[in-house]
Amino acid sequence: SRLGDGAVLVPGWLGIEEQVWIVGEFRNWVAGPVPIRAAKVRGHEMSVRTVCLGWHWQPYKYTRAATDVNGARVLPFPDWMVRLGQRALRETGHSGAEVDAYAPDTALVNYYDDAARMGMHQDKDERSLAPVVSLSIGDDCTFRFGNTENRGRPYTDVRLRSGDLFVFGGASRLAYHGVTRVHSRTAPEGCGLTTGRINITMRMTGLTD
Ligand code: MD5
Ligand code: FE
Repeated sequence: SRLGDGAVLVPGWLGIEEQVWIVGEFRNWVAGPVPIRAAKVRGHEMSVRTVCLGWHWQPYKYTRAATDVNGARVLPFPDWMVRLGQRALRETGHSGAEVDAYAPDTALVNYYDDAARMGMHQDKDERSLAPVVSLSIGDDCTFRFGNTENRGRPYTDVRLRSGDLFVFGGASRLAYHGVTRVHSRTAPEGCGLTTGRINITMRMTGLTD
């Protein structure tokens, strides 16, 4: 369903087996060269914890090495995730040319515990305005989808559930957005996560080494 110009939500896009498999991969990423961490924004730790693939995000730039954590190079961006991102675009009505050109090279994998939130912000650290593909697993959250002008109204609150796909292209790519709350213990049994929420966002940085 379309929530705005270029914003498409597909509830239950990932099957439960895919969710379980991705949670297994998440456990590998967390145990990888760069530990999952709360990024510091203007001196304050975020409540969300993040591990990255391909390029390491630190406010407000992407680097290959996690110079704000332990200096290690992040894990490579997996080929299966490129294909998954292309499938996400194809199934949300993007043209064949856009699908073929879609080469996500970074994923921010966010873990939200019960108390985590994400304040209203725009994703502006990428040089490419290619769509962002967002996948949710685990507990539900309330996602606030705003406007491109400011953090305030108008916005729409949407409940995101385990397995949901959300694609942000077109004008919505630069919309303000955030997560106002996580709904404790709402994850479906058997999704692979017993507490908290994982969100994977694939992006194109527009960077070359
Ligand atoms: C999350 N993560 O649920 C969200 C999903 C982040 C972040 O916001 O920056 O890590 S990404 C949602 C997104 C991306 C690009 C545009 C819009 C939303 N939007 O226009 O609403 O952890
Ligand atoms: Fe964001």
